[in-house]
Amino acid sequence: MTDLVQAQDPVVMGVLNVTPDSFSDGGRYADVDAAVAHGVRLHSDGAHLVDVGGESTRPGADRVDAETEVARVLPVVRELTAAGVPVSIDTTRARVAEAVLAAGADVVNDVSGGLADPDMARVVRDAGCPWVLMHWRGHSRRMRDLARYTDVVADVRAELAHRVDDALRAGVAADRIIVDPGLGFAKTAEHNWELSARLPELLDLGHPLLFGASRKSYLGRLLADPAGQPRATDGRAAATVATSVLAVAAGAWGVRVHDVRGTVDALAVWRATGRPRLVPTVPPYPGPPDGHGPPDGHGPPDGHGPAVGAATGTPWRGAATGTPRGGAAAGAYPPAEAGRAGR
Ligand code: PMM
Repeated sequence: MTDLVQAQDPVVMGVLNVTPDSFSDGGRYADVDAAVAHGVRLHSDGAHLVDVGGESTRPGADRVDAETEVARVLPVVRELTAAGVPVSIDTTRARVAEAVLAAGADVVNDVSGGLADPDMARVVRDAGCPWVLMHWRGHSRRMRDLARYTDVVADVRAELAHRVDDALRAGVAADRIIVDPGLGFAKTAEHNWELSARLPELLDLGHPLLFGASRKSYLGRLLADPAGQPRATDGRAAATVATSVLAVAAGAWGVRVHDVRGTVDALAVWRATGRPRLVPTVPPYPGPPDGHGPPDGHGPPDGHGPAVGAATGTPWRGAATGTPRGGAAAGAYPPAEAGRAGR
């Protein structure tokens, strides 16, 4: 596989949860054939990676044991890799990662950022594979209680920097590390919006950044009906596409999404218009959206929030020149040089 970590084009990771209880697609792909068929479809829709997960991380979810997790993911990964589909494994367990890497997976996507299993760094180092270190504070059962921050962006940045330092100390190469703010993991809706609006502060870590907003409940709250009822998961596709494109335009390396086709199409539009980047200096964050959609006439972003640049009237940067990836974080790549930038 070409080196996705150094990719100039935004990387699209398609979500394939082979679990009975994930919040969005739980139960749909619990059967191996259905899971493999869906993974192949995600790839043909344009996913650069299909992210296979065997344990739900939805808030409040119970854990499964490692045997169950391996039994869920391994047959699916074997078939997908045999079909030429690049796979990442969404797991916090070294044992699971090791088994699935041996079956041909390319990337480890660890929502615990290496915290859940002290052996994960060794497995990743020995495999030499890319490792997504997501910001995490604890397993699903506890995460709601852990959503307390002084400044969510500064705190997430500092905690991610620790995760990166630990990985480097364990011998993982700097250019294998991808960071992820972990939207929805020990985060309120307000935290998610603030992280989305201030991504350049996380890009400053000097590592490619993965952004995973797809169908998450804060989007359901944003699109709530006039009675305040959140929009159901299958009605959050357009909002997911919008926030994913904004993230890429702000400098994200990749996005993790359920609806690959729509995201790939939207990113093709972004690319065709010259890969415009949002201005790197974000105006002061005006506060979270009010949680209601257009019916009340005050639907966010309302000229504010994540539509970075609105305040200056110059939302795009680099449109004429086709500014290469990194825009805001230009000079921060390759990560090997900048792994400790700004810390
Ligand atoms: N979100 C979920 C699961 N895995 N991995 C990364 N790197 N980033 C995320 O934001 C993330 C993740 C939860 O969503 P799902 O239940 O739809 O998979």
